[in-house]
Amino acid sequence: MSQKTERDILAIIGRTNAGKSSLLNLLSGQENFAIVDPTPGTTTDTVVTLIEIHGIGPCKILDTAGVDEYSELGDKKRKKTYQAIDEADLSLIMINVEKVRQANDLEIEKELIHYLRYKGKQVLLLLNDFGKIPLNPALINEADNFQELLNQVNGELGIPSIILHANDFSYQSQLVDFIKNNYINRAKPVDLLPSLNDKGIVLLIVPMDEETPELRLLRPQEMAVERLLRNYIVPVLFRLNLAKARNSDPLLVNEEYERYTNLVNHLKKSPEGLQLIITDSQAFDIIPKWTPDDVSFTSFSIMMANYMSHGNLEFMVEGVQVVDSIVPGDKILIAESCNHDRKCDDIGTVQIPRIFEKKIAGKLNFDFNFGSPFPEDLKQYKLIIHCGSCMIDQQKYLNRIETARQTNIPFTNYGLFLAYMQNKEVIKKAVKPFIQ
Ligand SMILES: Nc1nc2c(ncn2[C@@H]2O[C@H](COP(=O)(O)OP(=O)(O)OP(=O)(O)O)[C@@H](O)[C@H]2O)c(=O)[nH]1
Ligand code: SF4
Ligand SMILES: [Mg+2]
Repeated sequence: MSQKTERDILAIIGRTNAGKSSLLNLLSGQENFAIVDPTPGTTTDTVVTLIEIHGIGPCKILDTAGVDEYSELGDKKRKKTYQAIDEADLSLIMINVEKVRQANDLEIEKELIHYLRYKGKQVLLLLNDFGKIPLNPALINEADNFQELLNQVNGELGIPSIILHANDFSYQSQLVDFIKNNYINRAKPVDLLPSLNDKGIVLLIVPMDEETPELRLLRPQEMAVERLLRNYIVPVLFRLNLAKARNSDPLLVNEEYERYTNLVNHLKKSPEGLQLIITDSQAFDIIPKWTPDDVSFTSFSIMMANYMSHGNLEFMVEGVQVVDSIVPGDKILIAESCNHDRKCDDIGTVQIPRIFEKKIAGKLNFDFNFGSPFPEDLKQYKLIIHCGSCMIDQQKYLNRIETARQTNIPFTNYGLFLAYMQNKEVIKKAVKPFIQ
């Protein structure tokens, strides 16, 4: 039996004359690949093209007919476009910004998004500005009706978008990066714990505090346990008593140290062997120094950051290094994807600010964004520190990362920040299971 080549299928959809065929040419890097013409309705049927997109792999691109032709023939064309959407892994909605601005509506795009979401399909927005609006999204006038319309359509959904000129080949690499960074290839899902052997024990450190819900584990802990069990790896859960481990009484510290190290040594010597320790990031001040050098460790938060960002961990590791250049008075955004009860030593509002201000020996300006839409004006921040983001979909999280990347604002996560604040060896070791 011949082996089918796995190709990612991308559909370019939108209104007539939005620049869909021009986009295909831009993706393929060839000017006359598809017919491009100012006559609306130039593409009359879905055109299939096979190309290799660097960083994504072999792709099948479906250049489709515009969905805004209202006639008997238009209905037939629209039907074909919707079939292309059904087939595609990812739809790129091409929007002619000028046209939308004149018509003052994005109803057609709304309808497409509605259909895509109903079908559980991925979508990205490409804003083709026809060279008439500033390219930097931050420079678009807030009173601009297009921006307003886009917010109405996209505000809640958080669909990643990019502004480009579809007929300008200098945008090719930006376009490819944008797709690469935001497309979650479901055919090649990111492994939650990619470097594990199919054998051995993984020790999960679950400190539990006042915020820990009763009768269940947190989602990242549950996800790790499920991943391990599915692969016949033995999860061992250990409740570290942080109050004891950090106590001023050395006897209590020693008691906890012995309890932990006895278990670690026992697991190490067992026939299965100890492959990895995954700790709650809050215990990064304890676990690295109590763990033998030959045992790998990471944290649930770093595991989630890698998984939710679809392997974009390196961007966040770069982000955390900005900590060294932060000075008193700088503005820092601390963001969590859900809101929850906050107890006295809350990680986002208390621990991270305290550790950060101690390091720089001065006061910082913190903004907190918990469970609400991501702030639009990111330029005011020197650094964004985000939680593991287990409660929102990957696309929304990727959009946050992409927005930070496009605005050049360093972005990192709680686990990376806490590991980095210990020392550079700790972060190096903690990211190793994900970045080889
Ligand atoms: N100035 C300018 N013109 C553009 C841009 N993108 C596309 N065009 C022009 O817009 C017209 C329509 O572009 P196409 O790529 O054919 O648009 P389409 O969405 O494929 O249109 P249909 O096939 O009719 O649905 C062509 O004349 C393109 O040269 C752009 O970024 N700037
Ligand atoms: S979304 Fe963030 S704050 Fe909420 S439970 Fe998950 S990691 Fe914690
Ligand atoms: Mg076309």
